[in-house]
Amino acid sequence: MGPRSAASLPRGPGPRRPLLPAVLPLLLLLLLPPPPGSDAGAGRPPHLVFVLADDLGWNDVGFHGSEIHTPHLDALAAAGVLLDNYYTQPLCTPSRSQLLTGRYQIHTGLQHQIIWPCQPSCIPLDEKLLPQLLKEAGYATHMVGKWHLGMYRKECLPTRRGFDTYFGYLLGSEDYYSHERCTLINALNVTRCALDFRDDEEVATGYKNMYSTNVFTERATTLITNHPPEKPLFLYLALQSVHEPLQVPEEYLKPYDFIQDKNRHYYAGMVSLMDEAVGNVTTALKSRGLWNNTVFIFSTDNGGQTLAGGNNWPLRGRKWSLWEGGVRGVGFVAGPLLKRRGVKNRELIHISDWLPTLVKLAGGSTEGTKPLDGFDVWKTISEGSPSPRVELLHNIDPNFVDVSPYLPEYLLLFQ
Ligand SMILES: *[C@@H]1O[C@H](CO)[C@@H](O)[C@H](O)[C@H]1NC(C)=O
Ligand SMILES: *[C@@H]1O[C@H](CO)[C@@H](O)[C@H](O)[C@H]1NC(C)=O
Ligand SMILES: *[C@@H]1O[C@H](CO)[C@@H](O)[C@H](O)[C@H]1NC(C)=O
Ligand SMILES: [Ca+2]
Repeated sequence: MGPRSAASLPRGPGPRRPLLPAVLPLLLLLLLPPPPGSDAGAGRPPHLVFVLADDLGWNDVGFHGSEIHTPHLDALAAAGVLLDNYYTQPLCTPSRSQLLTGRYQIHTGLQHQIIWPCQPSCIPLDEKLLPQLLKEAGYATHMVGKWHLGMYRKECLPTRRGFDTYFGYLLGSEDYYSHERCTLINALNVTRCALDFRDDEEVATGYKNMYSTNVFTERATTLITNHPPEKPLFLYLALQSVHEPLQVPEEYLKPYDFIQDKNRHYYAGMVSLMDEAVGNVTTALKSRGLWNNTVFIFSTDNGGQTLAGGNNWPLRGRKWSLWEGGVRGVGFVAGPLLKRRGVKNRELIHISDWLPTLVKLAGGSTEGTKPLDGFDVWKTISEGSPSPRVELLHNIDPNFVDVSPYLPEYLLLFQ
């Protein structure tokens, strides 16, 4: 855990100061009440846009010194608050469940690995999720991308758990182009493949051979473009990038031809495409006039899988492990609502903290949830005040085995 301090990052060029006479009419204008339908009114609940990357490692972003270029992420992080002492869980389902419940997975029965394709499990139906709370606070709630929080009955689906709309896949991984997931059915001793792609609750055909990150980005920007600015927006964009399988359109590989390791080569291209996706989303927010009232969060769900191109250097370990490389997450917050920008925040923050933080920002209430493990860390992020969190619990699981797989052929097991 780092010391409680915040170091300044280099700032971009500041706003130009016009001469005072030019400013005067503007000042007078600001004294008038904001016209209805504009975002200028202070106190209007902010738009909340949460982009979750999958398996993105510590050493896989430009702002951590990676050889992979991430200009959009770097610029957002440099102009926002870089989270330097930020923790996730070491795996998809646990991290995602804590993001949406604000509760440790020991309370939800999700402490044993992930939800596997044929497993009849989901976040318990009596948990109240972040999108439900934001909906109660008046938000439009949209989810695009990977769910991985259970789908064995309809009641488990995102559209039944607080999202107005959903577009994405319900399991943990699949082919980026066919959107099919193959899995061994033990009882039958056969491998079956099936399409896992949904538009709300309907099976979404017609996206074959379209790379998922492009499809998801397009859906996200369409939602933004069609969003009425006066209504607060919650958009949860859970990208497939950069989880294995290692697939990316050819053109993204070119800039990384210098990378000898084949996995890393592909992975680097995937990260670049994801970076472009984030650029498209922020551009859409700006074009729609939403950005100036948006809190934008970027986070990984766990550390990089070093067996599939990821790199967590200088942190030890990988996805699945409780070493720092498995749980210390890439993350930042951006947007003009932050009081201090261009800083690195070294306060302890955990993925379970987003629920109370975002619900508070939304002017909503966390009443109706079960007891929360997360803390409201907005003042910590925005103003640099000490984190209310002094410790965190990753898991209590008597069945836990630190598999830390070494053999590539095990990789198929670890999806
Ligand atoms: C935010 O952007 C909108 C649209 O461009 C504009 O009307 C509004 O004045 C801006 N609000 C603030 C606080 O800058
Ligand atoms: C499962 O099928 C494979 C061939 O597809 C066979 O080699 C193997 O012995 C079978 N396993 C069992 C437990 O039946
Ligand atoms: C970003 O937008 C451009 C222009 O519409 C598009 O060509 C590109 O494919 C988009 N990138 C991603 C990753 O979706
Ligand atoms: Ca993951």
